[in-house]
Amino acid sequence: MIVALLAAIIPMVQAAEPSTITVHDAWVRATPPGIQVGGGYVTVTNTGKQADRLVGASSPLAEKAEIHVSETIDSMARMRWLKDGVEIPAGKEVMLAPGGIHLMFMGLKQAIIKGEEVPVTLQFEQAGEIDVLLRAAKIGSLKAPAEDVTHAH
Ligand SMILES: [Cu+2]
Repeated sequence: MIVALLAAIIPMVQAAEPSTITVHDAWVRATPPGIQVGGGYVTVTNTGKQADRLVGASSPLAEKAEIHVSETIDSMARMRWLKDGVEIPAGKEVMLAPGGIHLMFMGLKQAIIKGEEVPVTLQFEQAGEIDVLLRAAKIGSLKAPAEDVTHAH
């Protein structure tokens, strides 16, 4: 009797804790025809007590996606692959944005059109995979597209 009761309780105790990682302000830049790379941006919030790490991304629209950082060295703008990803410290928010850390989509299979939503799977060291939709802003945009008024609350 007691054993049966314990057996019923233990799996509940061991159940995975809900993820403390949330992703918002997820967007991409629309791409000109014929260009096969594009930048994507998300803001990641970690409400947990342990750091996590964004380590990768993928999308059915691109052959691959990497996490890059833009930097200027000797007044030359360039991008560097962050192969270990980016840390999301406990209790902090990390914003990927133009000119800084970004998702780089390579081998785009089609142009990204303004207003479209691009499905992306983000991979976190602790939280695992999180699926997000990146809304496409205009080509070269420096910020997320304005909220669609038809979706306003
Ligand atoms: Cu890049």
